[in-house]
Amino acid sequence: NIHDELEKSYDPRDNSCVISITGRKFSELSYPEEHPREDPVAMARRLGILPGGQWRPLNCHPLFNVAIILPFRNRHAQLSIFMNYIHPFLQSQNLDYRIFVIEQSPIREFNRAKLFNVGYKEATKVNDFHCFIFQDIDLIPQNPDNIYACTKMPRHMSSSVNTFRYNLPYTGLFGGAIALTRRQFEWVNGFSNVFYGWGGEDDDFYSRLQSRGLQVIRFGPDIAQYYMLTHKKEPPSSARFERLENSARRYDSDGLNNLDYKVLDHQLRPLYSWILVDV
Ligand code: NGS
Repeated sequence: NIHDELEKSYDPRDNSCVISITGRKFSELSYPEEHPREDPVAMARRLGILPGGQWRPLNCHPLFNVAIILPFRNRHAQLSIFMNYIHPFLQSQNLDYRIFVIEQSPIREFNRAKLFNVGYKEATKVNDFHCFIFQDIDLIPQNPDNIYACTKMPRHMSSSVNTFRYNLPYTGLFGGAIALTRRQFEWVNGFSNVFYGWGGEDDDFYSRLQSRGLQVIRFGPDIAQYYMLTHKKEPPSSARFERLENSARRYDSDGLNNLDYKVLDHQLRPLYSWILVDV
């Protein structure tokens, strides 16, 4: 039961928003790539989104307070498809949310995990968010019951992706889209900062959770369905296995507590908060 799993950010009261689990069966999306895209300013105005990509329902008290953290570099077309889709999706769930895009400057290999740590740190400066969704922009959630809020245990949200024929490739997969409360994320010292290049950082994070006794949960495969936008695959980093081998030695010293980065620029854009960083 999804309702029992959810960890509310606020106590329910009179006029709390209803979280409706529709039980709607997954239906294949028509390709999101082909959806018409709206001008961001027009879209923000139409949907009542505040500068920096902030929204909350006005006719009821939201139960969930969520920061959505998106690491980014170079994929502008995908970012616009994602924004076009995700705002109406999140609004249908009556969340109090804000979207952060953390862009890495061009000088080093991409470091997805470190960008998540940066997004977490920067988001906590803006608001006292209770719940964090860390996710890739190429993943489009297909089922409105896949609620973008936290659960009592860390949740792997994207366990059923079209590119894997909607199967989970391995039990320890914790990539794609995940949800953790602030407290859960702090408890494991965030992500490792050392995974430059593709692969392994999510496996490392999974073992962090395990080492701290946090069991991962997943909603059913009909709910956790995502459509992955197509792109060229990155070549995997050759250093990733070596880093994974000694990851346990770094849990306490490598993560939120030694995070070092430089904000180069930031803007409140119509559909998201944009932060450019050197990591
Ligand atoms: C594993 C990677 C993970 C990655 C997963 C799925 O092999 O980082 O594949 O990748 N681990 C290592 O490389 C050690 S996917 O097929 O979605 O591109 O998330």
